[in-house]
Amino acid sequence: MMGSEGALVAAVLGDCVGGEFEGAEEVPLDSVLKHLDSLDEEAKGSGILEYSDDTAMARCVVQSLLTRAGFDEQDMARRFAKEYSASPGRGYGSGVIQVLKKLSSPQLRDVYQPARDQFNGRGSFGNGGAMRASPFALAFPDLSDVKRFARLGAMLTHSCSLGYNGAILQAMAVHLSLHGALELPQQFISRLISEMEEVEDDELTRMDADKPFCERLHRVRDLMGRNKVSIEEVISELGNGIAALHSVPTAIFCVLHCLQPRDCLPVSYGGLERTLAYCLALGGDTDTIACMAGAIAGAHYGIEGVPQAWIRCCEGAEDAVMSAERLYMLYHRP
Ligand code: 8NA
Ligand code: MG
Ligand code: MG
Repeated sequence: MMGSEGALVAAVLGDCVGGEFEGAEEVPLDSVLKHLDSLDEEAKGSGILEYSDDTAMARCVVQSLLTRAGFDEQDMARRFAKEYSASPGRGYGSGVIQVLKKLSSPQLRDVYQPARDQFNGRGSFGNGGAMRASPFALAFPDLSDVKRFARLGAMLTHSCSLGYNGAILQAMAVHLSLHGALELPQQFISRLISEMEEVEDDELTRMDADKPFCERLHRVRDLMGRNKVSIEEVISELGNGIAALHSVPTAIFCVLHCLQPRDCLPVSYGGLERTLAYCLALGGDTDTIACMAGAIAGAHYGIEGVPQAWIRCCEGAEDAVMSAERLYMLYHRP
């Protein structure tokens, strides 16, 4: 259970603390450390950093899985639509807003259709499916279920294979991390590559490009093997953008890179703090990259690796502890 709590809570923290730098082209490490230091000040009070679309949609996924005791696309779609209409100002991507509006129509018969109509029928390749994929790994023990439902859950808004395959990759990374796979980082990345070989081996994906996620994961493995890696190299090799292809492998790299202490980061930081700080320093889609890396790292370090002061500062972090407990029971249902 420590792993599920860690995953769900650290995802919220990544979203909340990452929001400060979302869209910034360059983020000096000093600014990141100052921002994170400020969370430790007692005076800050509770929940001052608001969560964005990443957490808003993940909460819908969690509530739907819990209420329906499994995956129900109608229910999940309804929750996405309802959440958007209740709080439209959470920083949603400009495309996905169209889908969320259509999903709220009572006349809608096929909940997957609005997503298919996006971008002249190509569907969205944004990271919006991946950013909310972690709960699938916390609800289903079998990897085949994790993959199947992460895909279907993402397809409610992201019908392009580059969008939903990013969600599968993110959910698989959380699944493996929950099972202790980050103890052996080389095996972890090799396993992800072999799983994605299979995932990307279907017709639809081949029309987009030649196993694009596998190619990126090979780059992650190359960067892992290097002694020194600059922020600029990470950005140019892996990306820091809003496309799933340019952010999910990046998040995975951040987790792997921060398993050991790093010269540029305070020695007082534990692994989870290093991971989130490193994501923020990349700039770009910082909230989403930190949210995804937070889920993978949180599954590994557990809730005890999460600073209490950070939990107090982030909206929805306390809720995530309780939801994780309930997901844990669903995961272990007879
Ligand atoms: P989305 O589905 O609207 O996709 C995001 C954007 O990606 C779209 O608005 C398009 O510009 C572009 N895009 C996606 N698919 C295609 C395509 N097939 N052809 C051409 N362009 C395409 O939203 P999402 O749910 O995937 O969200 C992705 C990210 O955007 C999230 O991180 C979310 O937080 C949001 N966001 C990001 C920033 C930022 O600066 N990084 C700012 C505000 C919101
Ligand atoms: Mg966001
Ligand atoms: Mg974002």
